[in-house]
Amino acid sequence: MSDAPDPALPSDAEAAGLRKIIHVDMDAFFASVEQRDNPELRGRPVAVGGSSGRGVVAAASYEARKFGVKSAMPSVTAKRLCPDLVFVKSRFDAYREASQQIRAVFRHHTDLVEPLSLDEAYLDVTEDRFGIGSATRIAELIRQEIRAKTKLTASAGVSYNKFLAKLASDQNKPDGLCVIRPGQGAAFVQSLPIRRFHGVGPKAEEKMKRLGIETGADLAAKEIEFLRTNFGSFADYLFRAARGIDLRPVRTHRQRKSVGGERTFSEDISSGSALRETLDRIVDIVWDRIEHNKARGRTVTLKLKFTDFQIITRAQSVSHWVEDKAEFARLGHALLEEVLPLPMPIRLMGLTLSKLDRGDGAAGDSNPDGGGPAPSDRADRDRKTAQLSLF
Ligand code: DCP
Ligand code: MG
Repeated sequence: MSDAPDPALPSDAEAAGLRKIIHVDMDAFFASVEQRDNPELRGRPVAVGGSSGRGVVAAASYEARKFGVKSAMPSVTAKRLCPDLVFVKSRFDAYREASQQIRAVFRHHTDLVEPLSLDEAYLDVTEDRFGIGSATRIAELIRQEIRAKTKLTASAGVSYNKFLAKLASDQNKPDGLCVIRPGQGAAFVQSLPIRRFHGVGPKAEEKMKRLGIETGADLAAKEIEFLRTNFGSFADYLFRAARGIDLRPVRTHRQRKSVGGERTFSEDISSGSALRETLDRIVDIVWDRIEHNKARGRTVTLKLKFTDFQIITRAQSVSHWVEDKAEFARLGHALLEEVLPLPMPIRLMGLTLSKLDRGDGAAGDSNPDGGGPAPSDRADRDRKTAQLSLF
């Protein structure tokens, strides 16, 4: 008798309805690339981004983070917190090259790779290419291979859905690994401060605190109606997340219909000049993705999320492919001017190109307010199963 699994039978993981998901996220990505390529920057607090009056920090090295410097922070604030901070201009070519190297490492293990941005991706390794079987082992191998190929460190989270895997990759950063096994998800999520939930920024945190919600457990104790009243379209996501539930499959590029990106701000934005400046930064990032994926599209959509969590979108379609960055920027700015002045500050801005002529555009940043699964009674996914050893 052979020990090989019978291909006609579902694997153990399939039988239990569980996936094995890894989320990999590079540590202080842009800043680490800069420190790698310029030894003088090593060990020093580094911020990638403009140091000018209205500049914003894109990435902060771990040395800079000790001072409280972080992504999306105005550069003037960062300098105040850390007077020795070294500002470095971004070099997208270098980041893209490292990104290609890590994606090759991912694809070495599975075809089911969903990049979220240059430095992070979800992998479904329920069926991995080499039949290694243990997602934890695969995650360790991937971290080693990334280090060998790029001389950069990555953190990884291993779990049975995307939401949990992403939380896990953040848990032991930098250069860390965390595994959330079947049966542990709800308890893990409920022990967290709500700020750790993807999509809950400073404003949402403040509002939740006013409502007596400080942890995942507090969130899980609230009725869905209560959440809908207070958080609108964000409620269903919160309800599921508080239970560690997420049924979204890992989607490869080919299934995508748009290329976009969005940014949540550490401080709300309302002035016209700050909004225009922010839009320019998003145009830079999104156009880089568009070019990289050789995507061509006809519809530009601007998305704004206000401090009360209402989301508005404004879209404009043209009869030809939007093929240069200047036109993309012009269309985005025209949409922004339409909605100015804003009725209240915003906490998030996004820009997307859709109606693509090919369906393999890059990933936008993950959007927890959108494509998540409907609330469901699948809490039993959280149950303990015989799969424990497989993780
Ligand atoms: N980035 C950006 N603007 C932001 C956030 C991020 O331009 N507001 C860029 C720079 C980051 C890269 O995206 O290096 C990856 O973003 P992450 O959120 O993964 O942050 P880091 O990789 O810098 O740090 P961490 O170790 O926390 O993942
Ligand atoms: Mg990162």
